[in-house]
Amino acid sequence: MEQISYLIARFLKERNVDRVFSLCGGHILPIWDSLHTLGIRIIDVRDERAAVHMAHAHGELTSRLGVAVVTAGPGMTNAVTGIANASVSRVPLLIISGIPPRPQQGMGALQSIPQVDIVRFITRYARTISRAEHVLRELDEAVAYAEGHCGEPGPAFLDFPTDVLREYIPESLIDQMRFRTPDAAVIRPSTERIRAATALLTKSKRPLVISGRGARDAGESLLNFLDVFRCVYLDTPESRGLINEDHPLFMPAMRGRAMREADLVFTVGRSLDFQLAYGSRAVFPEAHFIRTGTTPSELRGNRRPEVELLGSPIAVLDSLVEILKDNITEPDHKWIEEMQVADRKNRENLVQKMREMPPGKDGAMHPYRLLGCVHEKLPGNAIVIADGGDFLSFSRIALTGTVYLDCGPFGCLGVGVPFGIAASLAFPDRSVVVMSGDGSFGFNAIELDTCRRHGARVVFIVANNGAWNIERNDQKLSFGGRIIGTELEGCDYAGLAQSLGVRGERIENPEELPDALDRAFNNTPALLDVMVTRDAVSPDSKSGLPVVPDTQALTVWDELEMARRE
Ligand SMILES: Cc1ncc(C[n+]2csc(CCOP(=O)(O)OP(=O)(O)O)c2C)c(N)n1
Ligand SMILES: [Mg+2]
Repeated sequence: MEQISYLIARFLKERNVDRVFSLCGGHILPIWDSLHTLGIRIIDVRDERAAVHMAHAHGELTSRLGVAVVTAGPGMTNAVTGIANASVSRVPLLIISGIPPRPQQGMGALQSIPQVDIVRFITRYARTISRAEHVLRELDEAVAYAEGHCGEPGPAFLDFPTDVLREYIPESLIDQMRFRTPDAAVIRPSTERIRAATALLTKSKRPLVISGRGARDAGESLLNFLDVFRCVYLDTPESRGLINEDHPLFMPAMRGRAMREADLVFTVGRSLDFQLAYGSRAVFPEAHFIRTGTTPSELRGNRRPEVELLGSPIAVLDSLVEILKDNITEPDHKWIEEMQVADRKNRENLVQKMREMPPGKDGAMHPYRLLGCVHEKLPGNAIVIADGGDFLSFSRIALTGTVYLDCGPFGCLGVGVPFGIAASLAFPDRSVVVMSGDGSFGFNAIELDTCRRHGARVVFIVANNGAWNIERNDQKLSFGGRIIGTELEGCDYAGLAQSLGVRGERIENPEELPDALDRAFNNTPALLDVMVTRDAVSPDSKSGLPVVPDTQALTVWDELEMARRE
């Protein structure tokens, strides 16, 4: 006989899960006890939202299944933002929760709420498991849905009445097959489609390749592809770090022009969401499309391509390399070379700008000064997490080429602290730096306690402009300068860190930064509360993102879109 709580823990163990992120509660404590018995680490946090964010970052960075265990009722509702964020970012997660025992259901039990209904639209699978003999099957199937076996990956949610967790099941009803990790499915593209794609690729004079999350495990194949096929390559935040920032074809500073001028766009595991202007003909006026991936959003979402290549990015890229390596005609390099020169120039200008940027009218340093120092100090294998409004925008531009996570397409402020903690716990020997706006830092600031208790070695950098500044700027520009509820003055984040047992320093002068960064990296966990100016207008702010234009995410694209419609 085996207790159900133990069976759940054993399933996780067999599936290579070595840690769960959780916050205690009577409804799930039987699971906790079994996890402990089996040696699965419980990272106990201070808010369930942080637990889900941590499971998310852990999964993204390790390619293992991220698991969060949250208690019934408010534990589960606290987790909703984290689940929604993972859903939008298409991150496989397993969320396990408890619900009141069956005999009390529908009677007004403690912590009772229709949990499965609440998460239905933000999960790939959501069920209540009320019978012991279904537990193992449900776990196996939920994980398959989460991992996106032939569908969109994302969070799966299971909850268990606490009395079920306490039940026993006979060995004869335990299906051993359910413990086995299935082989990763490889979908091979058809030869005919590969030929159609190569025909378009070799004809193109201005080819642009863009990667997304579906390409995350295809770094080597992508590199081989770029060896045989000269093009302009762009990553997107969800595939940041796949190709080294020194690669000659990686041109992050040419995004706008590349989209405008490309005659062929090849997307690899990437949906055409707002960051890629929904693939609009107004924004990509010249381009044919080839799209590859394994999900409808990657293959067809928003724009049917000329060539649709259903297949796993590794298999597709390898097949293309096979043909291209023997058939490549000498392409027109002129555009690519022009783009390379302009990209290098833009990047050098940015480095220069980061060194010299003068302070704002308020006398405080520009965020680029801070980012310039961080850029110089950061080891090559560092993991960078960015969170914030303006500061996220500056960080995303300034710290290219690193392993990187941020608020994602859900724009989910507050991920920084929990993402950083999970990253450091997954990779204790690597530097992890969280670049956070002061407003964003506040959401999960209490998790500094979790950071210290679990020995995560994070450096937190808070860009303190005393404001929700990207919104404050919007009020200045669009609402007659009326500043309402967007200022956050007088917070001492270094003091807050110290009160939670994390080393904290306030920095006002950019000259102090290099030494302060050394001290922080040598005495982790540590927080630098860096006073920055509100006068800095970030790239996102300039592009109109905070204004929320009608048809596109950015004002220039919105104007092009409107012009096309007229
Ligand atoms: C959870 C959540 N609440 C509100 C917003 C809207 N929002 C986007 S950016 C921003 C300001 C962020 O301020 P801060 O982190 O201090 O960064 P700054 O712009 O000042 O650099 C806000 C409130 C959001 N995206 N997510
Ligand atoms: Mg701020």
